[in-house]
Amino acid sequence: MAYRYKSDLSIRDVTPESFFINRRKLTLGFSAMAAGGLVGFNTANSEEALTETPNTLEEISGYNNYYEFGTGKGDPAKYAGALTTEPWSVKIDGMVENPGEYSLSDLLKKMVLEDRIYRFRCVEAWSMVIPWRGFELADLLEFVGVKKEAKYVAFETLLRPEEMWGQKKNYLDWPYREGLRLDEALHPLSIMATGLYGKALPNQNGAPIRLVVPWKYGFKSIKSIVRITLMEEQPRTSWSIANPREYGFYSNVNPAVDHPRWSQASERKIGSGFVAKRQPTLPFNGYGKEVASLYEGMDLQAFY
Ligand SMILES: Nc1nc2c(c(=O)[nH]1)N[C@H]1C(S)=C(S)[C@@H](COP(=O)(O)O)O[C@H]1N2
Ligand SMILES: [Mo]
Repeated sequence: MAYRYKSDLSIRDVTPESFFINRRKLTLGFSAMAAGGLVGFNTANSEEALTETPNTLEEISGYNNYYEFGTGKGDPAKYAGALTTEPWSVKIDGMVENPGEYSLSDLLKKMVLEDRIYRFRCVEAWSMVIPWRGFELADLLEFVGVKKEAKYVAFETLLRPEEMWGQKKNYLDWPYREGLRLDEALHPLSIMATGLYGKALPNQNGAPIRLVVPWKYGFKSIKSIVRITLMEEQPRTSWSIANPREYGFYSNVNPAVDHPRWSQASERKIGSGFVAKRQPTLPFNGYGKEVASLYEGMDLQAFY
């Protein structure tokens, strides 16, 4: 909650697309789906992140990873339109007080009424700066009630090969699965995103609801979520099943840990005609001040 930016936006928060800021009062009482651009920006980002201009909608929705629709960066924009995203529900089960199948539109209405929807801007861990709309995963977990035995949160993407042709190929173990340790999931920077640039999420970005974990590599941010399970054991994740040596459970952005096949010491922001200079990768993607304490005493070379 400490990261919410409420009404007093400063000049550096004003971006070309920010004209819809502060319509929260107007949208309260309307349906959740109409809750277009809401509330202020997240202030958790590093100074550097805050001074960066968001990527354009064309960049954000034209260059994606979403293997259910193919492995090319342009494939999701081409094929994700086939996905039916309404109605949508998320099954929440495992070690929770109130397990069940939650309708997304009901959930969103509740979040709007409780004033838990907000806008935030963050640098995604594959060098996109994205103005998301959503709510904190912690708020959802508070709502369903986490039992004290729970230590991890597992997430699953929809399995629907009729609409997601990539699921007919076996380059990943479907459905796409991800996981977080409970304290990571409860951190206010772990977000359930339902929109960007004040509009509903484009399908290729993970409509109607996806996770955003800005201090981890992009693949942790699982799209089109249909199931969230609270567990005692560390969940298995699609990428670490595919290649455990290359993809660990934590996957915190860490310039000191090289991927076996490439250096992660520098990165290039997506866009800018792809001529942007490579810049040094920041530990935890620039969010070290906020999240490094979660990993105190852990060997992050071993727990990569
Ligand atoms: N279900 C699912 N979620 C996914 C992926 C995927 O292939 N399937 N790709 C991941 C990867 S590798 C990245 S980099 C981000 C990309 O998110 P974006 O396209 O919204 O930028 O989504 C992540 N979430
Ligand atoms: Mo990625």
